[in-house]
Amino acid sequence: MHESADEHTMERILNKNDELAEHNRDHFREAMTCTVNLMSAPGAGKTSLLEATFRMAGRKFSSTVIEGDMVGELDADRIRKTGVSVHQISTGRSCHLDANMVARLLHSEKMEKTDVLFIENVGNLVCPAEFNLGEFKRVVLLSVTEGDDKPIKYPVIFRNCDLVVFTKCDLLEYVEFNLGEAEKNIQAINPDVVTMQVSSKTGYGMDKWTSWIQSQIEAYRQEQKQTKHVHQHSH
Ligand SMILES: Nc1nc2c(ncn2[C@@H]2O[C@H](COP(=O)(O)OP(=O)(O)OP(=O)(O)O)[C@@H](O)[C@H]2O)c(=O)[nH]1
Ligand SMILES: [Mg+2]
Repeated sequence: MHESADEHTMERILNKNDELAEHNRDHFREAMTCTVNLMSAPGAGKTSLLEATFRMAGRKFSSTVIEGDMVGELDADRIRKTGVSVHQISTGRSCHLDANMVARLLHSEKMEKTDVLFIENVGNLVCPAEFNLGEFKRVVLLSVTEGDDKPIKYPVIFRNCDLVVFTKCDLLEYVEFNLGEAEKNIQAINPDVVTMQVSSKTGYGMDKWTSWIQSQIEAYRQEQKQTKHVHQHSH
């Protein structure tokens, strides 16, 4: 009885969240900004991947970052040092970003018009999975120090994503992480997902990652053009 009441509350919250996510999507569409939601367990290397991206892909595309953290601006400060503009969302007691927090930010701060907007979610492999933010693509980072069984134990986040990035691959020789096994576990849950390996520390795989971002920027533009076309013809 108690459980089903909780389920209803959760469903209502998620429905409301989805409505607001659609509203955010309109904002992103207006700015023509391809938006990428980065999710992972704490410390899997989200901020490091962004730092490396801005260091290495400086001129390939322009970026803005939304940093989601429970408290403090440590990650935002790290991003600021790269010269990329960053907007902070402090979630307080919440262990994930939700569409309402992003909507409030979009209404209160002027966002730069850039090719891509990265949203670094709060480090958590469970809660962010259920909260759509209005993003174009969802990326999950799985560091090789976490174990290749994590997709089996935390399936929701791996099911609802477009790309899985294996991070800290410079450490592969020191840890018991079987890439083939991890791939297999992910494919079983999400057969269409793309995977890639990177090391923000050595730069390994960064070209593949930045190419993926560039292809998403292009795909987003194409999609918007087509949507506009359909829209015009339906009037
Ligand atoms: N060896 C190695 N260490 C890395 C790599 N990427 C990140 N790290 C280290 O992992 C730790 C966590 O990295 P962050 O980039 O802060 O991870 P995060 O996912 O942003 O962490 P939260 O925002 O707290 O969830 C830091 O000590 C990084 O130096 C990598 O490619 N190789
Ligand atoms: Mg971080």
